[in-house]
Amino acid sequence: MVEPLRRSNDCSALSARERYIDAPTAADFTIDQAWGSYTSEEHARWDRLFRRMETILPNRACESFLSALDELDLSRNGVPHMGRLSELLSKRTGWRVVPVAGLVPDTVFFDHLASRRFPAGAFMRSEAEFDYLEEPDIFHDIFGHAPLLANPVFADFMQAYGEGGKAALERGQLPNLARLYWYTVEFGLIRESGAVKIFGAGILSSPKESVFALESSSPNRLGFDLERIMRTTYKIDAFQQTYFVIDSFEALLDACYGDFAPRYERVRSARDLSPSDVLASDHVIHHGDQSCVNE
Ligand code: HBI
Ligand code: FE
Repeated sequence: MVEPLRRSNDCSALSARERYIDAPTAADFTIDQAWGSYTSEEHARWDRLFRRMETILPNRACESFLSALDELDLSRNGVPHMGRLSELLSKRTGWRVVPVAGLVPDTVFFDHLASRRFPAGAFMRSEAEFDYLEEPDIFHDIFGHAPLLANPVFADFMQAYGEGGKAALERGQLPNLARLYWYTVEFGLIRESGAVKIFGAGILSSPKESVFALESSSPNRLGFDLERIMRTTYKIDAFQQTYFVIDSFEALLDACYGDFAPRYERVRSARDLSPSDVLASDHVIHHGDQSCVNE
């Protein structure tokens, strides 16, 4: 998710995205969610997206995610109101969700995270994009990302990522750090009472990938390894060929504690790995047969 915001080529009179693109933007790129301007079709589309995931995620999503859906009132009908959601979230972990028109510049993104604000796309995907869209819309950002921000340890990890992001930008190491975000916050798996569960928002907002990530023989499932992940490239438009499994949110936060400078040095001098590589040093949970590689 590093591409610049593009105008949509949707030809309908004024797409949901365009309503926001032309809205006044503050210096921190936040906008007015203008909750009253979601159409009844958009509210109904949220409900259908929600119900589709609700049939798939019990027993697949991690416990923190599932319990937060109710605690944050996300299982209510209709597009969530970010201000109201922020009230519930801030009582638990001090996090808020703030509306933006789409992708924001990296520095702005990291400043928000470091201040415990998650910038969430305010627009609802179109019907044509029901199954897949590249830009993060409100369903991906709120349904996928907001629930885990109620987990105190994950909440600290996200803030630390924001702080680390600013440092990585200065050192020209953002591509390496972005891989950490990709393979955890977006596509991470977690071990929970003996089973492997989902915590990555990119998986949790996709019904097909939620099944694929856990049950397909195709992808590798490897134990989390920070520097190994920072060397691993990724594709944004296909199911992942490798998922990394953390032991707990505490273990993730611990592994990312401390100075990244020596890690960047080692990663810089090592070669990049492709999304399907398996190394002798990997902790292999499942060695994928890569039978479902889609280009
Ligand atoms: N902006 N709204 C939004 N959402 C993101 O996930 C996002 C972004 N800007 C930059 C960005 N992600 C990535 O470049 C970083 O994770 C590296
Ligand atoms: Fe995301």
